[in-house]
Amino acid sequence: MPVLEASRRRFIQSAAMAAATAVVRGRPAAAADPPTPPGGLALPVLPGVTWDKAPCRFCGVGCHVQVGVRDGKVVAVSGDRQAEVNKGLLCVKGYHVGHILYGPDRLTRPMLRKNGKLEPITWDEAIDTIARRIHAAPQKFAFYGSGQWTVPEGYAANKFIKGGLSNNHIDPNARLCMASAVTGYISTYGVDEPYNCYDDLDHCDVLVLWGNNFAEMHPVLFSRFIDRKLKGDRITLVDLTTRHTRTSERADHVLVFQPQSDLSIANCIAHQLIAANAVATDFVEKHCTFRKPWKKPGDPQTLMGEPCSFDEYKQLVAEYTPEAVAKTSGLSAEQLRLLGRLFADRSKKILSLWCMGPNQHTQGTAMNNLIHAVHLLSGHWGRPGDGPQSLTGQPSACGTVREVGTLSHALPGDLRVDKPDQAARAEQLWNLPPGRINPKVGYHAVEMWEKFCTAGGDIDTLWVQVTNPGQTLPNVHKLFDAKAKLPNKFLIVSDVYPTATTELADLVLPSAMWVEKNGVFGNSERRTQQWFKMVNPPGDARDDCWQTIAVARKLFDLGHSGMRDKDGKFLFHMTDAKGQEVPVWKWESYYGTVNVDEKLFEEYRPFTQIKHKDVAPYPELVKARGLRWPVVKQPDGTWKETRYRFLEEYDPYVAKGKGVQFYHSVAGDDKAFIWFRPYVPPPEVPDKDYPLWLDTGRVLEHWHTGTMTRRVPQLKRAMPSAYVEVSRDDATALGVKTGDKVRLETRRGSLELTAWIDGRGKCPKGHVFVPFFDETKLINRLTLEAHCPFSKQPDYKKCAVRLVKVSA
Ligand SMILES: Nc1nc2c(c(=O)[nH]1)N[C@H]1C(S)=C(S)[C@@H](COP(=O)(O)OP(=O)(O)OC[C@H]3O[C@@H](n4cnc5c(=O)[nH]c(N)nc54)[C@H](O)[C@@H]3O)O[C@H]1N2
Ligand SMILES: Nc1nc2c(c(=O)[nH]1)N[C@H]1C(S)=C(S)[C@@H](COP(=O)(O)OP(=O)(O)OC[C@H]3O[C@@H](n4cnc5c(=O)[nH]c(N)nc54)[C@H](O)[C@@H]3O)O[C@H]1N2
Ligand code: SF4
Ligand SMILES: [Mo]
Repeated sequence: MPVLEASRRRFIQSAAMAAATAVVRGRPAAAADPPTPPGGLALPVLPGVTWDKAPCRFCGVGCHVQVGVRDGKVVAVSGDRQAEVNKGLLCVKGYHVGHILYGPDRLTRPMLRKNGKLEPITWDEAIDTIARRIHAAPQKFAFYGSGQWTVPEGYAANKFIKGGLSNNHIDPNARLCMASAVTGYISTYGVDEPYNCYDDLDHCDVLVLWGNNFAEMHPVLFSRFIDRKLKGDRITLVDLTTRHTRTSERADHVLVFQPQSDLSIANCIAHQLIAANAVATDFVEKHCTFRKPWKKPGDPQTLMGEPCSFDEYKQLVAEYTPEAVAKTSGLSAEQLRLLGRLFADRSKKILSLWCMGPNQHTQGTAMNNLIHAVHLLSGHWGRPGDGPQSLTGQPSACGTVREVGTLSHALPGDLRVDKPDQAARAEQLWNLPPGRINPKVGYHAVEMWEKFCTAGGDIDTLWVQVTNPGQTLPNVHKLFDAKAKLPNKFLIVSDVYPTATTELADLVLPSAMWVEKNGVFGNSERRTQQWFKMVNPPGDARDDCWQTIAVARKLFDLGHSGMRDKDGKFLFHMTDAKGQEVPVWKWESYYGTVNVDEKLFEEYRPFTQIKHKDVAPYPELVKARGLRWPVVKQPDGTWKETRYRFLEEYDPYVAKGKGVQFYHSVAGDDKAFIWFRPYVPPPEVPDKDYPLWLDTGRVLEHWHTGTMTRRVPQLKRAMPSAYVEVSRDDATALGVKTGDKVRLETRRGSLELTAWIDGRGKCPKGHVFVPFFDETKLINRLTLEAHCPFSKQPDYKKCAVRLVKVSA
């Protein structure tokens, strides 16, 4: 593929590819956007190329791209200058996103395993096979979904299983990703999701990162901050991290701490605020109350904890002095005091960001609570650029998982299956008979895979869509590979390429991806983004959402009563403009006279109004580059997005005169909780047999398991295979040089890798780091499935490992 580069802001890829001329019926002809942004640079004139908007397929930043299509193929991609998130910029993955559609081994036909071998079958056979297995044992069926599901896909899956099968065994890969952020928000403010937005990056004086490699994982946002620095703004970057990364290279203060000691560091900041008389008493008295995790120390912690006085709180944080915390955290007392002084200074605006460091943590909820606590206590809360904001990783972890409620306890709009009034509300919106929704919370991800991969475990059919658990679950020997030995377990996998997961699948379904289908994503700043189908999927590949609806219809035909609403109508009953039912379960009708995405989205929208998360109407999303909810209609008929929730100046739901109002507070008093959460040791620590810490994560060039990015030649060449990052000290002690083969061994598995010393990242002595993108080097055979008791999110960031040199 020839690539022509124009400038940093105008990078166009054009691809010479074979013509495919089938009709694509995603966008109604009348709704086309002008390709030239008003006042902006025109898109390049490439003969025969038409342009349309879409969010980037990859990360939670949610950049918009303009996609150039010629002869039925994506041939060019350009950063979208009309998009507020990225203003025309993209990162290296975004610039190459078009190529992910065209790997040579796309899945194009459904395949069923017969005598150990996957053999092509028809869609009818595939749908029939799934429906019959579910019909035989609906309560033994589970859905494992994704923060990369589009909103309508997740919504349909959620309605199908919770509203149709009366079964709550649905959970997404996002459980591995942002579940701790959810429990952190809920137990602090009573409702999930960030109150603030990316505009904070333009207003903050100080940016504190609490354990995220911002430069590589949210690169376009990172550059938004760094651009200000380069232009001469006097802004400070503090990188709290367990290893030196590309982010650290640009930081003013790199504070390398020991894994898990982040709990003590946060409490140490709180201690210093109190000691220095720097608590924001005005803000705290008006808007906060204190909370501790138990009645008395020694009792198990609970999610909502117990009330606590300020005096008691003061005593609880008293032991976290800089001197005491310096002994265990790896930071010096002076470094800890620097943090204390920063937060004590209210003249500076401080933005805190975090991602997997605090979330993938056996104390993930606690760590999230503590970051919010430091901000609330110090009064660094509520001005643009001054507050805590959790970053999500996947493009629709917020949209599809948190808002649509595809977690095993949730319903759309932040409702819960185990709250009778909330379940009743969902039944009413879905027009279901009372009692249809099962009040028992379903299995969370780790539990679901345990039940599937153990003989006698009560999940026997599992459908995976848009995720690759064979590579990404922790301790995959136990939670995935074990399936191979169990004859009665049936694994269905919808994917676009062969993966570590399809290897064990009994049925593989070829899916349409990204701009091969209509879609809606919700990014990290509450921004809902819509796009239309632009090209056809290859071969017989079909939308994930269609697959779900087709199975639901087959169950309807088989007589499953749950597939009908109160009036006997199909769960996904859809009518055209003339009121005629459209058989959307037939692929020929799916992109026909109705836009299924729009129908599902509009059905879902009333759920979002229950807890003031009003997403915009679909037609408004068509016109915009995403809108941040709550999106509320104005007297003049226009729709307005909300940049900051809970602040009167911005949020239409704050009562007049309140200034700040936490209107979903847990105690019903409009106040947020300032939490004390104690230091709790991690479940596995290095010892004489396994003397090092193993940390795992990502690299700039690759998306997770590399199924897409490893098929893009430019990205594969830039980062061809996984490696282990070893500190110079440990390498010298073990006689290891860069390029040597070494073996990593944990109590769960072992893996050979090439050592990299003083490479892109640098671990401190006693630590190693391995990225997980390489399907030929499955690091999750070594990781631990221990998880946070509240969020159930596993900790991939720390376990004990030993390193053995294999060969030079
Ligand atoms: N290029 C690229 N970008 C991506 C992705 C991708 O695959 N590739 N994936 C997206 C997704 S889904 C996600 S979730 C994000 C992940 O984004 P990040 O969280 O930024 O990335 P990771 O590599 O998972 O985690 C790295 C960080 O974990 C921290 N850490 C390790 N141990 C601890 C600890 O004990 N406490 C604390 N506080 N921190 C610790 C380290 O300091 C390091 O900065 O990236 C998103 N963006
Ligand atoms: N060791 C370690 N493991 C981790 C983590 C870590 O930090 N360390 N992080 C965890 C986190 S935060 C996350 S988010 C997970 C991510 O883990 P996964 O979600 O399992 O990883 P992906 O590679 O994103 O998987 C997406 C799959 O969907 C396929 N796909 C792409 N588009 C479509 C589509 O439109 N339809 C369908 N059906 N399939 C499609 C891709 O080919 C790919 O196989 O990994 C977790 N695992
Ligand atoms: S920062 Fe994320 S959303 Fe933006 S171009 Fe890169 S991968 Fe895509
Ligand atoms: Mo993630």
